[in-house]
Amino acid sequence: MNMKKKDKNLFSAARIGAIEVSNRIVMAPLTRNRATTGNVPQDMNVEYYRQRATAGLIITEASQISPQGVGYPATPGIHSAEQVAGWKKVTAAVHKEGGKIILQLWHVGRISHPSMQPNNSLPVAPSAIKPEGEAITYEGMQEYVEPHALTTDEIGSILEQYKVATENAKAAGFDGVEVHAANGYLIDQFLRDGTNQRKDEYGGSYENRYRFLGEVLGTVMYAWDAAHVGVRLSPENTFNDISDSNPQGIFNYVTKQLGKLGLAYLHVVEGSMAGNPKLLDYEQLKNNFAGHYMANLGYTYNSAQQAIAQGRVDSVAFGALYIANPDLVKRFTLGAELNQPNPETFYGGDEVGYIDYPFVEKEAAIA
Ligand code: 8OZ
Repeated sequence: MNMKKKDKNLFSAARIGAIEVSNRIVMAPLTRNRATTGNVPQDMNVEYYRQRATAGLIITEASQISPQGVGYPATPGIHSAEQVAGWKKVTAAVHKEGGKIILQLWHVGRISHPSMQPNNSLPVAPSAIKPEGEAITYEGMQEYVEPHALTTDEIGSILEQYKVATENAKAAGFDGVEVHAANGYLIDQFLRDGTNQRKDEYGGSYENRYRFLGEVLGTVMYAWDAAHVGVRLSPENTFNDISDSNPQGIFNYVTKQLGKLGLAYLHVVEGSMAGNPKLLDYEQLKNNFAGHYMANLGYTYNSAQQAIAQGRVDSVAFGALYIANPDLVKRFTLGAELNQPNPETFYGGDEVGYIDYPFVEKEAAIA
């Protein structure tokens, strides 16, 4: 029997690539729409992340690599000097508390609206296919539009944006970056055949649909080494009107390719946020990748402990639980009751429902 594997639990330290973490409880990336003018992180964002610094690792909310990557109001970016300065305060606060924090690099692709794009341009995507549904804009909900299909040259300029954004993240004091290749945004739009109907080298075969992600990682790893870079995938999520004819097929291919790169970790949204039954074999994806596997979606303390004990996952990212429980690690340690998150204050607003969730008192937990 492999005792070492069995002995691991949520509270065991780990090395995630170059990042030493004191436990395997990860704060999942969470969009909260509370950046200030210019999509700059502000003081309440500093406090929010500081409060959660006992997580083994914090992954920031998705952050735009460029003005074109924007798809929602008040989400932070990592492309301007002001944004870098704002993030520096966040990383300093988390590091002062002994925590680790990495930035999630984001380009929304077609999940945007001209009113949020530079010069009111069309959002961009692999193919000119309009998403079903409506964008959340500064002027309220507005129907998505048919995006502009990227030319090869334009793809090249997005790769450059990823490089600069990674350099900015490094300058802002992050411990690494996560490439957001999940949830129906630009990279996922290239991976899946519901949104990628290109006839060139970026469309068609698995190899071609993976090409954009492979190139993004090439430029990100040029700016920072692979041991500081993770990737997030969501193989069967339908969020943002995305689909694929053979998710197990494409994501087996993708995870095998990612496994060759020496990345810090693979982060997988297991299942669908819409609650559809889980159909994919995630163990195959983990085995294909063969490095640190971080699982997310719907885990509880018990299911996370079990998955780690079985060696099925290496760490677990908690989303909703981290919104409501800044001291989740302590609550798990004590077996304390958990605060319930309030969905009304998830997206946008002020400090309420953001930095005012109570911390547990040790006495209260035992009583
Ligand atoms: C919820 C609302 C807006 C954006 C994701 C960045 O799903 C998001 C997101 C989630 O990855």
